Parts: sequence; C-alpha cells; structure tokens
Amino acid sequence: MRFIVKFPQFSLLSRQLFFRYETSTRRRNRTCRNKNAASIGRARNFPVTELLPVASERSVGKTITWKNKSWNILSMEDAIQQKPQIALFSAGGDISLEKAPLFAAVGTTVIDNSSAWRMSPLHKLVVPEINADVLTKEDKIIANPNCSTIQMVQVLQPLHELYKIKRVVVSTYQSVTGTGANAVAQMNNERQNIQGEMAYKYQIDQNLIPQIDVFMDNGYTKEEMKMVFETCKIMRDESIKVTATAVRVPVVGGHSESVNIEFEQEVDLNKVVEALKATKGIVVQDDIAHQIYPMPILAHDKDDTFVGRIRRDFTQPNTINLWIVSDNLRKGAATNAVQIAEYLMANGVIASGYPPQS
Ligand code: 2RA
Repeated sequence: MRFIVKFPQFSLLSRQLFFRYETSTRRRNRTCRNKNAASIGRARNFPVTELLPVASERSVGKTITWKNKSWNILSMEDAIQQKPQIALFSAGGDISLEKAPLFAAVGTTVIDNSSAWRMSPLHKLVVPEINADVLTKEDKIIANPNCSTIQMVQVLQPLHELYKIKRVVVSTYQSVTGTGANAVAQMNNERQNIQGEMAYKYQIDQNLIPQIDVFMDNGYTKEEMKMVFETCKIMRDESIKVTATAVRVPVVGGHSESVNIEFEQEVDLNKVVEALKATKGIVVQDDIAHQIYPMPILAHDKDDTFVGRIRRDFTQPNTINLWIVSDNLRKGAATNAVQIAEYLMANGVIASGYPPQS
C-alpha cells in the first residue's frame, strides 16, 4: 500500500508521501497523510515496504528519509499512475477535490484529512472506534473528521449508548498546531520578542483568540459548525443538538474541550466513568483529590484521548460536565487516518492484491 502524507506542522507544506507496504500474506499498497502519519505508521508498525513521496514540481526528484531509508519524491501524476491501494492525504480541500477522484478512478482508496468530503452525503466520515462498520469496498474516498470533533465524539458515543444525548454545549481550547507550523512560529517569535510573519491577525502568546476558521452567516465559525454537523454524521443521530465555541490558545500539546452534556435519562456518574474506562482509545484521568485531570502537556504525542473533571451539572437534571484533551495532530488527524487504513486492511474492505483493479 502507499500513503500520501503532508506535513503542515513541519513546514513541508506541499509534501505528500506514498508508501507501499507488504502484509505477511500478500503485497498491498496504501496511501497516507503527513509526517505525523508517517511516524505513527512507523510507531504502529504499519507494514510499509516502500515509500513514494509526492510533492510539487519544485521538490520532485529530491529525496526524503523515512525508516532510515531514502525515498524519491514523485509528482502527483506519477503517483496516480502507480495505482496505490490506499491514499491517506491532507493536501487541503481544493487539491483533494481535484486529485482524490483521480486516485479513486484508478482504484485507490483515499483517506482524506481535509474538509472537502466530510459532509458529502455520498462519502463516509469515520472515527474507527465509532462507525468503521459503515465502510464498504465501494468507498473510494473516505473523510477523516475534524480534530476537535474526533476527540469529542469518542467520549460522547459510549455515553449516548448509555443514556441518549439530547444536547451538547462545548467550548474548545485549541492548540496553535491546528493552524500549522506558521502559527507555532508566530507564538515562539512572540515569546522571544522577534518580529516575524503573523499566522493570526492578533498576538497569540499570552492571548486567546475566539475565532477558528472563518465566520459563517449565522455568526458561528466554520470550526464550530463542523463540530455541530460532523458529530451527528459520525454518531448517526441527527437529533443530537450541539452548540460550540471554538477558541485558539497559546498551547502546543493538544486541543482541550469543556463539554456540558444533557441526556434523555437520569445519569449515574459511576456508570459514566465505567463506560468511559471500558472504551478503547479513552483514558480516564479523574482524581480530584490528587489533582489528576487531563492537560495538553500530558496528552502531547499520545494516541489516546483523555477525559476527566467528570461531574454532575447541578443546575439542571440529567446533565454532566467533563473535560476532554487529545493531541490534535495524533488522534485528531494522523492516528485516526492510519486507524482507518488499519481497519480497511484488517477487515478485508480493500480488495487484496497489487495493483488494485480499477
Ligand atoms: C484547527 N481544527 O485546530 C483545526 C485544524 N483542522 O485549527
């Protein structure tokens, strides 16, 4: 399999990578996105045997190093000609709209981290622990959800199964890494009193910016509305009401969320904690006697999503508050994409053999 990988957080802004990997039984090809995905693929022992990096014409012919080997960077056209079985990429919405169908047309399954396909009724939006079962061999372009949505639905889904969620009020505290390397550079420059390019309109160090992405006609930002729509789609329940406020904070390790959840039924807090502890990918960090709770500094570079401060909202019935933290570049992006690829492999959703049949 081959991956397409892009590395916005490492300033290799147009780089995409392809991998070919081999399973113990047969040779396969997959495509994945970003340096984070590459390192996660390595960490998760994803069976890549060949890496086919793809970049703009300027970089074609150069090499990159991955798993102690040097790999030649290809053009997009060369990569398409090689018909990888899976493409995991994050090349931005416009490139995705143009190129993902070209890969799909040659039989590649694209896992896309842009927002281009997320709300398309013809495309699946997948957090593997929640709804990977929707995937079929016909799904040639699969959408990876927005980072702030992924970590929230991971926690909401087991609780929805317990008590049926009516309404969610979420405020996010999102890392500058969600914007990219330019935002991390802006924050670091400000900390050192260096004049540099601004990723944001305002100073971010020692500040909070209550705007992530552009404003919509309804007064909410696009980031906030992604949380509204994507939650219902992933959880397959249009009745869940979500209202969000998304805020950028001068933090690197991950996104944090304060979430108020109202249920249809009466809530037993012990059962909430038990359900979360039993959920794959969730780690409960909730021991206020010892001041244990999730924080981005602890979540950084981890694949899990952390939840704590689980408590009853005493202002109204059937309602709780909790605090969720996850590394937005890991489970919020690359890890989720690699997990989708793993699911496709493990469940035979991708036809075996190489090259794929188009
Ligand atoms: C952000 N959610 O944090 C976005 C990245 N996709 O800006």
